[in-house]
Amino acid sequence: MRAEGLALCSLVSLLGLTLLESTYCQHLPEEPCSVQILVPGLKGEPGEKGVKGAPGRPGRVGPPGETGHPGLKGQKGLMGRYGKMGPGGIKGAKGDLGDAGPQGPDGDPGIPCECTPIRTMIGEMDNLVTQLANDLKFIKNALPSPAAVAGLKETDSKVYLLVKEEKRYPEAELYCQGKGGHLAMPKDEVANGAVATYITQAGLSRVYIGINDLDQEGHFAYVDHSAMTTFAKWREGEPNNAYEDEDCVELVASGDWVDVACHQTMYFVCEFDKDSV
Ligand SMILES: [Ca+2]
Ligand SMILES: [Ca+2]
Repeated sequence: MRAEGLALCSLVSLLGLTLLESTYCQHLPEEPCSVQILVPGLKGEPGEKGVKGAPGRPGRVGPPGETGHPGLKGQKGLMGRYGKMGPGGIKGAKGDLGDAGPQGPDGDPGIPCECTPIRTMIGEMDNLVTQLANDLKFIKNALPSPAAVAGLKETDSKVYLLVKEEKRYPEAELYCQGKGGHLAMPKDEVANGAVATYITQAGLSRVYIGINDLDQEGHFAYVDHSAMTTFAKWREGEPNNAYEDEDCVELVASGDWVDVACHQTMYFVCEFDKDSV
């Protein structure tokens, strides 16, 4: 303890801390402090160069560098493999008819025939041709245009013509008269069914037929003014003369009859006697 106390005392003196010196050193009663003046010696010779130190720690990661210039374009690659076969194309339009080929050689001579039966056949065919020509004449006369008419339908005694032109009842009847007939007057189930089938096949729901009570309210008659037969096909609840304005008759797809106003316009069916066509 004493040695340490003396050393400290000297150090305090060296630093010139006189106040501290007096107070501190008073605690060392057995070795009174003596003030000594210490003078530094001359600067020594430079020491030898030290050994090279260990490598330092790696530095921090630097900031990203600037984007470099684009590289040169590479060389063209080899051609790829062929792709899979595509789907078949759409069938092309039919080509034009080719030119007629050269005439063939003459055939072998025929065998002599019994000509009488053949002449008979030819005569029958002539008759058929005449009949067909007459039918065609009627059809051409009856059809104003292919678009306006759906076609014809027939029973044993009548030919029916559906006219796909919307007309009021009076004009419809005049149209039929102009062709040599009347609005259809179905007088039995067969005739009525034929007309119903006719309009159903044409995709229609209603047509005028030749029945009305224009002459006397509530007393229906045919359009040619002949009296009604016993056959009738009124739909349930009809005729009802609705609004007191229904004097004409339409036939609906089911074959039933409905009294309607004559000023309505709709398609209609004409009928022609087969004898007159
Ligand atoms: Ca009526
Ligand atoms: Ca009615």
